[in-house]
Amino acid sequence: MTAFLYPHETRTRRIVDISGIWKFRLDNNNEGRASGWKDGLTDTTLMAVPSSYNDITTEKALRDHCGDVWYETEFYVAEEWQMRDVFVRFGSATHRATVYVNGEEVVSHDGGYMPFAGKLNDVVQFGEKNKMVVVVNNELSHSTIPAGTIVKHANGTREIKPFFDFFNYAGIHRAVKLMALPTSRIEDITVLTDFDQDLGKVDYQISALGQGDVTVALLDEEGKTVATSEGNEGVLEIDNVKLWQPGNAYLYTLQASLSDDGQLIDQYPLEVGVRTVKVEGTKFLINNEPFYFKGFGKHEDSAIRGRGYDAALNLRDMELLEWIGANSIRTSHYPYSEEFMQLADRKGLVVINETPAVGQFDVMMNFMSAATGGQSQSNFFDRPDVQTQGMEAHKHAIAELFKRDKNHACVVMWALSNEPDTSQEASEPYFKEIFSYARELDPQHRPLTLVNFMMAPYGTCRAHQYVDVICLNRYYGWYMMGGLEMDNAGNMFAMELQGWSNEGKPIVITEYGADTMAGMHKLPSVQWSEEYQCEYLDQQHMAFDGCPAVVGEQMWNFADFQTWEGIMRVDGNKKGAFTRDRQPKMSAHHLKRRWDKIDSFG
Ligand code: BDP
Repeated sequence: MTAFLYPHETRTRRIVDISGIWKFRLDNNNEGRASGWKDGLTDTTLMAVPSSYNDITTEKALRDHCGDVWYETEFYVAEEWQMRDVFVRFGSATHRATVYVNGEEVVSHDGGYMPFAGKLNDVVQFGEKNKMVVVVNNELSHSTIPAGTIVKHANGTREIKPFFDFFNYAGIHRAVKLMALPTSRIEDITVLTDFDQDLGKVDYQISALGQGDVTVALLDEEGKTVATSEGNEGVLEIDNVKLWQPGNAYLYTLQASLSDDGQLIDQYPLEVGVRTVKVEGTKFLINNEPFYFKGFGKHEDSAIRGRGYDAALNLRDMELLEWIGANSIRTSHYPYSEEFMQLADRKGLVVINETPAVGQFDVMMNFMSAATGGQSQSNFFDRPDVQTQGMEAHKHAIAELFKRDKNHACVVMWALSNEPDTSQEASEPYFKEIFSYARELDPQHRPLTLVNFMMAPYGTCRAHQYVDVICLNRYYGWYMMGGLEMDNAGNMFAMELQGWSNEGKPIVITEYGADTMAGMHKLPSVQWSEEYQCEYLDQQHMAFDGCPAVVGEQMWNFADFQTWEGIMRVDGNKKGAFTRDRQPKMSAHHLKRRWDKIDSFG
């Protein structure tokens, strides 16, 4: 659990960021594990941490590598930390990693987007230099989350083929920190929030390790105490509560303290936004008001650092979202950094939080099959490995995501999978189990969804009965009915929406988009031109506006992003409203004009 509380520095906690330039070695022949590289690397180059390693060097062998890479760094552990529990914590390493300190394994973790920590007390020399070696692996299979496969070419090269449409960036993607924590400490906090007119309520539960008594203070944004409580659980009441609202966030700080005989042992601050979320009929209610999602599916993606954490980029994205009149995003197709989620809380950006379950569809590139009207080539959910290890990995990803993000006010819904092939019979028992597992896990019982693929249109999807909100990715006017036929795309979309409306659930369009080369203008429009993207958007919006059950539109994608190379993609996916370097296409201005006129509530 220690890994899941964000590493805030407080009066009782010391945090040292050891990210930077580390030593690096590509394990081309897959020999490192057998040859004892864990004790120390030779023949190294340099690598930035955090960053994807793929786009930094000029080597194809590294960019397209399949298998292990190794990192090494040295760090000091202060002598005065001997009386504490000392950990090394990774924000994430994609997709799996094992960490060795002075030759001893301290932690191993599977899942590329979650934090993990290893305890160092027994393996480090206090007051001395210590050596850390990390092996990171990027392989995919049918039963990994996300899913993909590996093909072996005639010359012996192994190549990863993801079952998804974004580059399989890998490496140490988020910060690496040393944490010196009190041995008795706050281990976990869970909050539930509610309000009744002016009275706000924060229901809290704290689990602590070791000895001590828990006290809690709730502070407002000026740092004034507005409520206090004692004990591991309780309810804090706030008079004249200021709600966390989309676009108008208010964050209280729950200050949890652990003391023994009046002496402070540990202290931890958690930001809390008071808000409620509920689905009622075809409405999605935030603070009891019907909310309309305006925004995008995004990616953590930029030039050079790939999926590596970038504070400046996150802020720029927040600025652009505000400018364009968006109020929400989906963390397609994996959990984003903790810092991004904190920013979303701060800015009042509503988040549909997605697990890394993407590619549960057994074709090389699911979007390509869709484009050609092809059918799934084999039965993904019939595979024994998917039903066993795949299911376990999926549950593990859900459990870790909920643990990490359960308290964020910005999270209003969980997306358990993106575009699984729910036209298959075997997807039904699979998702029955996944949904009943997830329902038990969220203390706030937020709505659950999975994102429906256009190959499982209305009437053929076997899993929508488990969702609270119907989320649809549709490309009428791009992958189907593109070009001249696009004029009728809105009508076709409207017909399908009519069907989905019969389910009596809210509908959010989580993807709709058209590839567009920035700067390419054409009158009359053709596909790939900026004019076409705008005309395409008008067709989609006409369909949404005609369907009362549609409670949101999230265009695909916020910005252009990198994908695997191939004939369908020109240096990446170009469906962005913004370019990869975050400048607007014509469509961004077009969307702004529409979204400025649509209220978040109503
Ligand atoms: C959808 C996927 C998304 C793709 C998009 C596209 O969910 O990851 O990038 O289509 O083809 O199928 O642009």
